[in-house]
Amino acid sequence: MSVITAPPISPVLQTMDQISINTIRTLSMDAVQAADSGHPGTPMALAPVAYCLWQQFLRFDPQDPVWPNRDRFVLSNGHASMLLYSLLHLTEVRAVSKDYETLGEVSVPLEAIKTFRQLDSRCPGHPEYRWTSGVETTTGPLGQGVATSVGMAIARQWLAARYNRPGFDDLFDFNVYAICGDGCMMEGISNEAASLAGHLQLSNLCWIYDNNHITIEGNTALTFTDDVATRFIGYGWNVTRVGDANDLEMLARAFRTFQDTKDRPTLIIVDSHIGYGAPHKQDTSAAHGEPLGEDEIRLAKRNYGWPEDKKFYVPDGVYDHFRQGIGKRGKQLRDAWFARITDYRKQYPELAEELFRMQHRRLPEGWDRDLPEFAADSKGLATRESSAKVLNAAAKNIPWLIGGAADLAPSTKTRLTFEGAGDFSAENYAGRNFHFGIREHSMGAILNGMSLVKLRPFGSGFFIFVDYMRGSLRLSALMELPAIYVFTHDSIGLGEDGPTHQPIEQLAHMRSMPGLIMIRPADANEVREAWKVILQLHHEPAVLVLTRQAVPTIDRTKYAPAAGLARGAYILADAPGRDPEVILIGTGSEVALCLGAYEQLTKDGVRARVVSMPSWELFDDQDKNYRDSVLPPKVKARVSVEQASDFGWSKYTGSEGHNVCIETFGASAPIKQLLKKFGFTVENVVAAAKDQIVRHGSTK
Ligand SMILES: Cc1ncc(C[n+]2csc(CCOP(=O)(O)OP(=O)(O)O)c2C)c(N)n1
Ligand SMILES: [Mg+2]
Repeated sequence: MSVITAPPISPVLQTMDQISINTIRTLSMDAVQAADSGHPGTPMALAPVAYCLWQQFLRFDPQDPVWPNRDRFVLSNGHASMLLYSLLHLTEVRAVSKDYETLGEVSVPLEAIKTFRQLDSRCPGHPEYRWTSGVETTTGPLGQGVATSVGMAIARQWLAARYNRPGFDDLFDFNVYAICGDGCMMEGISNEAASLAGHLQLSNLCWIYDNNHITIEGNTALTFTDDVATRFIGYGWNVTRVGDANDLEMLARAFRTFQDTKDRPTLIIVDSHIGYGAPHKQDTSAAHGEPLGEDEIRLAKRNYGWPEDKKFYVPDGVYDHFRQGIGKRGKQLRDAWFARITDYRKQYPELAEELFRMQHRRLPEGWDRDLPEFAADSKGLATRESSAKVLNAAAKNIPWLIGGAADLAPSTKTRLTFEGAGDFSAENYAGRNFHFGIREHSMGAILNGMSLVKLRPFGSGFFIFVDYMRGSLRLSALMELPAIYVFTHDSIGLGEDGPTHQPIEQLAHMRSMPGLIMIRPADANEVREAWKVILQLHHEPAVLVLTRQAVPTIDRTKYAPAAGLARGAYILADAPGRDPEVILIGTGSEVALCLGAYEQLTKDGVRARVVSMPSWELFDDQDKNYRDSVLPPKVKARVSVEQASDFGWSKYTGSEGHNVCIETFGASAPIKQLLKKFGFTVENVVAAAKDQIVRHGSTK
């Protein structure tokens, strides 16, 4: 065990800077100790870094933590949450309501810090967006925070390009700061995101790397010997170093270097000592993720020149010190901004109205005008094709609906093709088509970052590669962000690319994720309805699952209207009069197959019903009466048809129902051969339906 290397701090003559820094440290140590769990070492080490940034540089008004042009601060090493909570507490950040109204009370009272990690505390284990005002994004899964910060920085560039005008060239000029550790640096997602940030020359982005050489298993000599500085220089970043995390002067100089750098993002590598000041734990992994222990805390406090027995102690003058620093500066900037937005509204009423709506997650008037209707067509078109038409029509009406693909736009058909849409690049931050590159995981996090700044972003790729971005998608759902994920090539229907590209378990994956709305439309008109639902979501990410191959456009004069999609499942075709003998439930491309089977069954004198079920989540949200009207409990003969794992389907078909599904990874072959091999034929569905009727008895 290493012995203390930190010089003891004189108990007298402490500056307010030092006292404030030590308040952050001791609050963090005490909270972790009281919770008997948590991560004390990193807040102790980084307290001066965060203090310097917040007190001297951050343009953030604690009284109004949702002011649109505030600087964003992201704690990507979310396990160091007490660092953030201490700052939120000491700067007296106000709570904000769901309707973005600033409330009188503080977001993190001392009581919340005392109940760190306890049920319902505003200080949960890791920072949670939407739960604790002032937390800009949920962090904990390492690497996500920094990648999300890239999305925030992109969003600011886009906002500036669209809304800044002569005389208002600083309407949007906020900076994005993210602190990260060795873990974030090791994760692939941060590398993807840094690569894109460098390429896009995001000069408003600053990452601060806590180079403490410690992770959970010990010294980074075990695992991590990258030359991080060289790596980031290679990405096109400006890289600077601060050799001692306690050196406020050097820190300030580094932040100024960032602010003066206008052509690239900045990485500040800060050498720090985890558990700084704790005599037996400093510089060891023991300081990472467990309480220091009462004795060690006392010794650390002694080192800080702190009253050893005081807990959760905020010395006189500390709150006021923050009020005079970040508080005063932030309020002035915020008030000046709102004064200017009043002038802006006079000169640019339409742009101001756009901003207002966007910031409140409202759509423009007439956002759904001109959405295409599709005529019945037995040949039809791929749902990715119909989606392209609907998306383009909607995006024309919603200027801040922007996005792109992970190098697959020609396949996912998500390109905005109308005049003026443009491409987002370092040369054109106003572009609406984004090229995320082959970086799915960071694309998800970037969508989150853009969405946190209140843009309406979409990202797209092959459905199979949702596996590459699940970590980010999960955070979209956890944060209740209405990010839009468009996934195409949704089944074995994609054909020859074979098992590496054929989603099997991905639908079940998505359905098991709380808070997410997935829609797999059956035809072009369901696609239109799907986009209508998605664009009206406020707090849920949406996953739109589309085909590569053509599907018929269903004749809606013969079958039910596509508007039924909004309820998640609806009766598309039915036997007139009485209850059906058997219910066929299909999603996406398999709905047409169900209709084919229905026609055959009807010919054979069987009373069948077809339910199109594009979204389990939307359907489960309906009242019981509606659900029972679509799937009457007494009709037990049920067949689900979906080119995927049957995992979860018994919820609708019952354990005695039949699931036409796929239990392997698919195969490489032309689609016709695949459909036959895996049993997606009219004959097979008809046979399954008849078998069900025999098994359960006819209700005729
Ligand atoms: C994606 C992910 N993998 C693993 C973890 C578990 N974990 C939490 S902290 C940590 C070590 C992080 O080391 P570092 O970033 O250097 O943080 P420090 O100990 O220096 O604060 C790990 C592995 C996690 N939170 N996220
Ligand atoms: Mg570390």
